[in-house]
Amino acid sequence: MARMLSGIKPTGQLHLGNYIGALKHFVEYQDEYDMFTFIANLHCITVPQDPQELQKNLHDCVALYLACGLDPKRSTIFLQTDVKEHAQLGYIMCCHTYMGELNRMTQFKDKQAKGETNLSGGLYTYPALMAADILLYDPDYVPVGEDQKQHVELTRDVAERMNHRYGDLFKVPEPLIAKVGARIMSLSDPDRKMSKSDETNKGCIYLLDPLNAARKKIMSAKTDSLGVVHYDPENQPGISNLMQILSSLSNDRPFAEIEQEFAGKGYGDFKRAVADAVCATLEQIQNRYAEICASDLIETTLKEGAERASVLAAEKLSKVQKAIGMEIL
Ligand code: ATP
Ligand code: LTN
Repeated sequence: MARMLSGIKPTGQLHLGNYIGALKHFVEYQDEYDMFTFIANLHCITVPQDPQELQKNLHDCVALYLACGLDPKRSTIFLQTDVKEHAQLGYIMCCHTYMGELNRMTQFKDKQAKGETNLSGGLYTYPALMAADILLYDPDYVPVGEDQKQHVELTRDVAERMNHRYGDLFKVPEPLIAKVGARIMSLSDPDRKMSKSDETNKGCIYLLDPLNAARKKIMSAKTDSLGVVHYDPENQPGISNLMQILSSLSNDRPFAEIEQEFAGKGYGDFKRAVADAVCATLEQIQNRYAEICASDLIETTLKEGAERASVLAAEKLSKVQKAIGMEIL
């Protein structure tokens, strides 16, 4: 069975874009792949965090992943800091990554270009740690958003460099970029992606939003004056975004079928159907979330996940250190 690995960096509350673009796919992948999912808490602290808020986000992230259907029996789910090898191989990776390569990473460059000050050394070397996260487990595929593709490519370059220098150490993984639903847009500004950094809070539906608040956000979503439910992201970005949401929450229903159902009807009817689909999904997730929070599933999942992951990670780190000549045998 091919292996897949993904890391999640919960620096905020999970939203519908995260669900449709990432989470939903991870749940589907666990049937086909040996799936590894970890909570990247080392990556979280590359930018300043409020300790209480971070702790809550980490907890909610695990609970929501489980509530959405990630199954600890079929997937290995763990916290990055519970497997100490991440930090140690991360340092080794850092020593095999050139500053020129890190300087080219757009995520860091963008923050610098925006004039953000006091950027940390951890943020700069983040891609080397991400390479370690991946290479510890020899995955075949790494599902990521478009923004992370460059980091997976760097991972491939460093893996090839070290394989060439020290012998066969790592499997060279492929990034896997989802095509459909990869970019759910903001409800209030459909030219921008739905994001937790949405200041108005109107464009983003959080998975833990009260149902009436979520419904309100859909009903007041920005549309257009054309009055036809038609998939055309260029000229009708708001309607097309709502169609994407409806389609992916109803078993990838074809757009043509949705267009047919709402032919001759107003946007109000269409939005109600989208709101019903969103609320049904949220209700199911929130009920399961409440059950999970009242149980010990989070603790047992993370404990078992870390045990399973540690076996592979320890073996890989030792192989790498031996090959480099760092161990006294
Ligand atoms: P944000 O702008 O909310 O901070 P992000 O991309 O930094 O977004 P992450 O928590 O890093 O958010 O994302 C987790 C996963 O969710 C990634 O795979 C990312 O590509 C995906 N994702 C995030 N926002 C969207 C969106 N609007 N539509 C589809 N997928 C998304
Ligand atoms: N950089 C990613 C999170 C992340 C990750 C990983 C993803 C950290 N390590 C390893 C895939 C594989 C992000 O910002 N979303």
